[in-house]
Order: sequence, then structure tokens, then C-alpha cells
Amino acid sequence: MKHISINEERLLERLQELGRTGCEDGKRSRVALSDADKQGRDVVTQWMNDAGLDVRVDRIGNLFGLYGELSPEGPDPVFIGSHIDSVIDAGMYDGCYGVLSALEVVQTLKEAGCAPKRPLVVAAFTNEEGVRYAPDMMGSLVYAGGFGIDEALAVIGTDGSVLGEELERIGYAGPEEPGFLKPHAYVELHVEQGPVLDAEGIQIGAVENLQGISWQRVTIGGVANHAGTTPMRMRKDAGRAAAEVIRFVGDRADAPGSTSVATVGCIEFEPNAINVIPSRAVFTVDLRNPDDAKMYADEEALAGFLEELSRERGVTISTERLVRFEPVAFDQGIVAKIEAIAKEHGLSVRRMTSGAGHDAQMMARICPTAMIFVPSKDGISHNPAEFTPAPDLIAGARVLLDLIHQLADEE
Ligand code: HGY
Ligand code: MN
Ligand code: MN
Repeated sequence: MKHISINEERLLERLQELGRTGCEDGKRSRVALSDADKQGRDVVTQWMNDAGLDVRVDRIGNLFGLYGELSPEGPDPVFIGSHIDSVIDAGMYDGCYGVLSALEVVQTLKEAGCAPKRPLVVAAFTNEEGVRYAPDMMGSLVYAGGFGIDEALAVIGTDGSVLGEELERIGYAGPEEPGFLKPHAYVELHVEQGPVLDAEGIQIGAVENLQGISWQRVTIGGVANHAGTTPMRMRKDAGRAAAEVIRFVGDRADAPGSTSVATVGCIEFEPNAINVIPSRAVFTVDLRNPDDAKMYADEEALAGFLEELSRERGVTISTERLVRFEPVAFDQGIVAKIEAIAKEHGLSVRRMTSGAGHDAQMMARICPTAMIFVPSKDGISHNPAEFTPAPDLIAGARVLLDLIHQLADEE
């Protein structure tokens, strides 16, 4: 392929600029469908327009920048994407790096006058994080047909808002039907968000699979009582029972030989007063494993523990399933291409599993899919200290450029 290279400064500057949206009191929270998310969406839409792409929005708010001739009888497009919504107090690379690198690659090919056989689509999917509205990876899940659009629009957020109303409010309730374009392939470039590449000093991850994700909300009902007068044997302490669950899931994941991970990320007590024994505890459990049977065994073990705890502590316990995504294997052909291209660039590369969920997990349901990782310093992510050095960012985008050029010229 004639020598084409990305505009490195433009990519790095856009990352910084997008990273400045959604910042308040020194914290970056571009939570799905918030004003901050709108701010980020408006900036990316502008850059897609500046690049001369045909900007489309679908009914769940997925944002697409199209390049090339799209027609029903023509070749299916190659999708390149990720997300720009973030967790609370987030870093600036998670998702944004993938969307902006996708835009950079397509803009570079367009500016070089390349007219690949296949059209190209830059995608920024709605609500990948699932922090405000479960499930996570929602926009790509709807796009892939795994979640009905009407059901998604009716989802109630952790703040009591209705997803569809918020989408209207920020002006991103688009006309296109989710799935309106059938992808020939989907590629997602992302920071690893884990410690593997950084610890091993490897520049590129050729991601061949992604672990399963199980999210549930647990509600424990106890009895409010005086923290001073109530004898320990008479207490029905929902807070103490919640603490035992947190300990249980952590110890099980920590057990020798375990390949599971687990955490309780959100918890609320009622009445939440220093001198009142909690009458209620509501919290979330996030369990993950690359092997579905092992994730299932973890879920069953937790269910058994909750039953026993309820009897022992005299509390009521109920659970609500929020998400269960099975592990996903990516397309070996694309993974091999990623490896080969990285080596051509003189980059160190290794195959690996993704510990985090990604839109690629959903797109793999409808087309050949794979991911490219670049290192996360000290493996930190979902944290403002998230960092990837510029040379690594550029290396990943260069691999993406060559991969997309190959995929876009496939028969
Ligand atoms: O939860 C995840 O792994 C992703 O960041 N949504
Ligand atoms: Mn992400
Ligand atoms: Mn994330």
C-alpha cells in the first residue's frame, strides 16, 4: 500500500480536547446521555463533519461517520469504533482513543485519496459503560440485535431518569434503525486497562477473546435498631450481612488457582445513619471469568452463600440480574493480521484476553471482530490516573491504519 501515515498531532490533540469535555471540579465524568456526554458527542460529530464523513445517528444514539459509496447491493462496510461515554471520575483514553483513532484512520485514508473497495464506518456506541443505565455495552448490544430498542429506550437509570427521554433531551435520538448497516468486519482499538502489556514491556495486544461478565444487584433487608442498646444477638444488621457478601466474593476470586475476578462497586445503606443498625443494604456484584462454566459456578456459589447468610443473620436477601454476557472469541484471521502488521512495524506483540467488556463483545455477534490493545501505565483504568504514552498511542493507530486498509480491500 502506498505509504500513508496518520496525522499524529491531530490525533493527540483531539484526545486532549475530547478529554477536556465533561470535566467539573477537576473530575471527568462523561456519563451516558448526560450534558457532559452531549458535549463530547457534539465535538466528535463536528470532527466527523470536518473530515467530510456522512454523519448518521441511530435510534439508540449510536453515532456513525460514513466514508465511501454505501448501497444495498454494494460491499458491506468495515466498522471501526468504540465509545466516548465514561465512568465517574474517569481517565481520558478509555473508549475515546478508539473512536478518535478510527476517525484519524478514515480521515487519513480519505485525505490520501484512497477509495477502498469497502466503505468505512467510524462508530461511537452509546452507553458502553453501563454506569447510569444497565446493561453496559448497550448501544452496540442493541445494534447487534441483542437488546430490543424499545426495551432499551425504557430503561430507568440509577438516577430515576428514562433513557429514551435523556436521549431526546441531548438531541441524539436518531432516525436510523439499529443494525441499519451490516458490517463486513469490526475492529476496536483500546487501551488495555490492565497490567499485562505494561508489565511485560509489550507494545501491541492482539486480543483473541474477552471474558464473561455477570452483574447483579443484591438487596438485604434487616431491621433498623438502636446501635447502642440492641444486644448483638438481637440484631438483624443488613450492613454487616453486606460486608460478609463482599468478603465472600473477594475471597472466592482470590482462592488459589482461581481465574475469576469480583468486586462490589456500588453500595447504599438505609437509613444510613451513624447510630442506626442498617435496615437495608443495596449493592452490586460484578463477577467475571474467561470460562463461562467457571463464571456460572461463581454465580451458583454466591447464590448458595446468600441463602445460608439469610438464615444465619435473619435477614431477607433478594437478587436482580442486571447483565450476563458470555465470554467471546474474536476472529482468528483478523487477530493473525494484527500480529503480522505489528511485526511489520517492528513492534512487540502478544495474543491476550480482554479483562474488560467492550463494544467488540457485541459486534462479534454479527461480524468477524477483533481488538488491538496498547499498554496502560501500571494497568490503571477507570481512574483519572489512566495513562498511555504518546508513542504507544501512535503505534496502535498505525497498526489500525494498515489493518483497516487490508480489510477494506477484501473481497
Ligand atoms: O465493565 C466493563 O468492563 C466496561 O468498562 N464497560
Ligand atoms: Mn472502554
Ligand atoms: Mn470502561
